[in-house]
Amino acid sequence: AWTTLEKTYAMIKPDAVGAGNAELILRAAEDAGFIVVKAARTTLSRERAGEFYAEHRGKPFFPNLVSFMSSGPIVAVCLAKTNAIADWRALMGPTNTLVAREEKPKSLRALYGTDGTKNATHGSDSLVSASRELKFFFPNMTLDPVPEGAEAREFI
Ligand code: DGI
Repeated sequence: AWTTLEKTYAMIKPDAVGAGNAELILRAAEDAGFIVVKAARTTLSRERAGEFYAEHRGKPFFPNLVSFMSSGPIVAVCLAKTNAIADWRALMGPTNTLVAREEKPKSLRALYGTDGTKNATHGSDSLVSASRELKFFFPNMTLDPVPEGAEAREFI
């Protein structure tokens, strides 16, 4: 049976990739019921990092954010699940790792992040941003339904 599962864009940021935690984070996603549709290791230039976070251009933390996001490899991920967007953000926990450690100590940002900028993971915050962000990293990806029970781990 084919069913339409919601897709979200998730990203394992340079701190977590550099610490060797990418596989652990992907496994945590699978254990929480997400299908890892795609996972691609890549490195963002400063320009691409700035484009990805364009909504934050001009904010005081923007230069640090761009430096961090282009400081080493990331893993770009497409996750699929019912309610993927909200559920992935819940699994990540609060934006600031220090807050996550207080409020949600088992969340991914609590476990694998460092501080307010280096927070291990990203997740789209809406259907519109999921679509934009998936296209940003996977321009050829169709947003077609994913088969129920799929175990596709397509590394590109
Ligand atoms: O969607 P989120 O990643 O949870 O949060 P966001 O879209 O508001 O911000 C994107 C990233 O920018 C976030 O993961 C870390 C960084 N950031 C956001 N707000 C602050 C910040 N970094 C610092 N240092 N201070 C902030 O207030």
